[in-house]
Amino acid sequence: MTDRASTLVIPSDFAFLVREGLTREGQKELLSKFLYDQLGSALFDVICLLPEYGLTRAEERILSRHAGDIVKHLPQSVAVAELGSGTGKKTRLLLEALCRRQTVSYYPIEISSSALASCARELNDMRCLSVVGLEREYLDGLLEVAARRAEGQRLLVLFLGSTIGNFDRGANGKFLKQLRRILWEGDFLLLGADLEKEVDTMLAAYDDSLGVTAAFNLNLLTRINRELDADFRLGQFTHEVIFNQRTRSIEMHLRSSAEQVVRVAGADLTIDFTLGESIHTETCHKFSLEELQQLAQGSGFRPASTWLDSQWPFAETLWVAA
Ligand code: AVJ
Repeated sequence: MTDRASTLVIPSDFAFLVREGLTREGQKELLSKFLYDQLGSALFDVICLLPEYGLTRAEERILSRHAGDIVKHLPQSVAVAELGSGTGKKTRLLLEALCRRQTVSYYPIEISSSALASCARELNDMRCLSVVGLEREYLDGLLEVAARRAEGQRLLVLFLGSTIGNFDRGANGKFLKQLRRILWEGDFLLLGADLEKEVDTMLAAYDDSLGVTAAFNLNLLTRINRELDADFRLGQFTHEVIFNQRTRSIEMHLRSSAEQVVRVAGADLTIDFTLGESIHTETCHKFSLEELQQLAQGSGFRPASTWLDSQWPFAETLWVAA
C-alpha cells in the first residue's frame, strides 16, 4: 500500500471541513468519516471484537444463518456494490451464498484505502468473484458502478453495519432518496440497522472498559495534529458518550477538560475551548422497526423482508427499489 491512506480526503478538503466544524456557532463538530484513517480503521476492527459492542457479531450471525434465504429473494443475475466494505468479513458470508449460483462482480466502495485493501485480501481466494474496489464517497462510487452494469443485470447494494445510523435523522432519508435515484426499479438494498435497546447497553457499546472506543475517538485529534499541523493535547480531552433521547441516538464527543487554545496551522485556525466544551464527533442513531419501514417507503423502496438476531436487537432488511 502507498501512503495515500492518510490523504484520502484531499488535504485542503479536510482542512476546509475541519475549519468549518470547529468554527461553527454553538456545538463544535467533526465529521465522523474522518475517524477512519489507517489507525482509526484498525481501531474500529478491534471495536468489533469488544464484548460490549454486540452489533457486528449480531450482523454476522444474521448473515451466516440467513444468507441463503436472503439470496433467494434475488434474481439470477446481480452485481453487488457495497457502501463501506470494511474488512469484507461479513460480506463474504453473503457472497458465498451468491457464488453458489452465479459468478459475481463485487464493487466495494470505501473512502479508506486500507479498508479497501484488507477487503480485497479477505476475498482473494474466492474464485467465482471479480472484485473492483472504488476509493470514492458512497454515491459517487455507486454512480460509477451503475454506469458499468451489464444490460439486464440487477444491482444489489449492501449498506451493512448500521452505518446508516451515522446520518442525522432527516439526513438518512435524504441520502436514501439520492441512492434510490441511482438505482433502477427492481434493484435491491440490503440495509443493516442497529435497533433501540436498553440505554445502558447502548452506552457501554460506545464506552468500553478497555478504552478502545476512547482511543478511536481521540485518534481524530492525532490525525488533525499530524495532517493539519495542529497542537491538540490529547490529555486535555476526554471521550464522552451520551444517549440523546430526543433523536434516539448515541453521540460521541471529545470534551475539553480545560480552558485552552488550540492552533491548527494547516487550516489557518486558532480555536478557543471553554472548560467542559465538547466537539461532537459521531452520531449513531438507533432505529425502531416501524421507523425502518417508514424510511423505506419514504425513499422509494418497498421492504421485502427483515431478519433479526435473537441476542442483540439488530435488523437486516431487504428493500426493493419501487
Ligand atoms: C461503523 C458507524 C456503524 O456507529 O456503531 C463504533 C462506528 N463508533 N464505535 C457505529 C462506531 C464507535 C459504528 N459504525
